[in-house]
Amino acid sequence: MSSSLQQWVDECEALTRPDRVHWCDGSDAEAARLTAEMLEDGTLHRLHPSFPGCFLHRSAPSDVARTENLTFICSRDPDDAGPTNNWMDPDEARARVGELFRGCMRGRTLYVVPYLMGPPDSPLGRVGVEITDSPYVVLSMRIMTRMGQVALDRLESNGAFVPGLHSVGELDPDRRFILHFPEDRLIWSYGSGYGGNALLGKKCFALRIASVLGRDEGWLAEHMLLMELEAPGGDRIYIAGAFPSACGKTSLAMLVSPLEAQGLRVRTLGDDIVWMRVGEDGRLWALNPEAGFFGVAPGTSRKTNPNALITARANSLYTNVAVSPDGIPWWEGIGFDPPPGLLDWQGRPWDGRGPAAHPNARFTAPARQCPSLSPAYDDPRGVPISAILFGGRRHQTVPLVYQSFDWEHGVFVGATMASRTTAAATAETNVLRRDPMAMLPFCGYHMGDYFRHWLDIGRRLTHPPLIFHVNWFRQDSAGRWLWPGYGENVRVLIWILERIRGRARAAETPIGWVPTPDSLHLEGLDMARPVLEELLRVDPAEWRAETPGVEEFFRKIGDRLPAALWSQLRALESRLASG
Ligand code: SAT
Ligand code: MN
Repeated sequence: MSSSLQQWVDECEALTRPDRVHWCDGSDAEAARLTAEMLEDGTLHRLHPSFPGCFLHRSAPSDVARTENLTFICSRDPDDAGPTNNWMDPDEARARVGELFRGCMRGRTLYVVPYLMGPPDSPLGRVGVEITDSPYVVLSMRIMTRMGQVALDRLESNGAFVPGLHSVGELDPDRRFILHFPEDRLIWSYGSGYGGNALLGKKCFALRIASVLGRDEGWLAEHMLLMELEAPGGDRIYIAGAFPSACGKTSLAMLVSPLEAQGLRVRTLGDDIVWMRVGEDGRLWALNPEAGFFGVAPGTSRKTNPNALITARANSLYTNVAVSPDGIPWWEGIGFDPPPGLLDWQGRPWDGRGPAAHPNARFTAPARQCPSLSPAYDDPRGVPISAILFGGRRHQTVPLVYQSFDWEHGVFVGATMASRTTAAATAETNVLRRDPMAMLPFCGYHMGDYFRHWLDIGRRLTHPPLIFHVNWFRQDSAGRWLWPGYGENVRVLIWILERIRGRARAAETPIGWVPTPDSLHLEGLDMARPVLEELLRVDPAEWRAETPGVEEFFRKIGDRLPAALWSQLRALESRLASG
């Protein structure tokens, strides 16, 4: 073991004063022992035998989602965090939150969790080590990452690791801080046991810290799904897609194609994070650094995402779902009626009022159990990307799909995307907010520099992916969904594939290339022509109403915003004026 690792563990032990220190090896025996202890103390609950190896966890009611207002970038210069992040002075952060950590593990076990992000032997793979006092976090990290010996082996050959210190503390939102020290590649998280706040390999390392590593080393860490599209004849392309939390990344990545009989099939590589580098061949290569899925349960059904249900049928954790008296998980939108005697997400008999499952209830499931997992998932080189999708929840204005004119315009499209907020973060939901590249809560540095980094990457790509914007959420004036979504989204992917091949027709509009109504493969889908036209409609007047919000957002980013993006905005405005 590396001496710097031992030294850091010793320091954390001296600070937090645990009763015991346990080094996790990631073995089945270790997981079984932790599970037994948590069943004993009520941290976990058994589920029905038809869910082998699955357990229910109920979090503290005030600890059910990421807390963006308590998440900080502690760069030395506040300007390096930029106007879209919360900033705290690193010395102040160490002093203030160091006080909270002091002695906080008395009576508890300190777990040392070494983990690897990325497939073993991948040049892009990185080691992290999380210290935590939460056995729920240990079991979750065991699903979400390659945890234990495999990470220590990697550390052996290359001593670098990203340290993350985590304590659930008192689970008090007033004593909760998620801190990132980008210069020290260090994470401190105190006071939450939930998902992205506590599984430090995920958003904290693989996005916030990794985005800084990527900036410094010339690669990208992105909030994206990763999927394979197989075309008739066996041709395969790989697509990465950025969507904000709880906007359907998992169901798109696991899509079951209604056109499988025609040879059109989707396979899954990842549902949340990709790391991408410029290959020697001038293409963009991507991999999923995670080993599991932390998916939103509500809305997941046999119809919307059968592969997720199968993936999470064994060896999985369920957090804040409702449950029948005999231990069958239940949530809103699961596709069957609530069983009698249902217990809500807090374990109380459900009175039928309000949601039974928390809207941000989750399953934590191993990727290797996914029936649609791509054989390329574990490839240490990653996969070459042919298309990048940006998307969000837009009820109006934004068509089903459009293609950017080129990479720079595509960066503009990603930089200006917006979405209605969801229950994945504790804040007001269903309000429209700008969420560039779905990275607003996850970029570890100044957003203006981040856009510049995207533009720089594009200049190094001799075969850049095409960039598209998709929107499954458009509504008519009565608030009805215009597009069926889920499996039928494959029809949009087919158009994208055909654009890559230079075959599909498109109409040029002020915002980009939009499918002509007859260029979408809609066979077998009952869609009236006026509905289709409405889905694809680009109304210059509606778009003219969009641009002041973009301008305001660009002004907020300030003088680090690349001039090229201002030019893109002005060019869009002039196209709209004459449109
Ligand atoms: O809680 S997580 O941040 O891991 C999930 C999400 O919001 O995307
Ligand atoms: Mn996410």
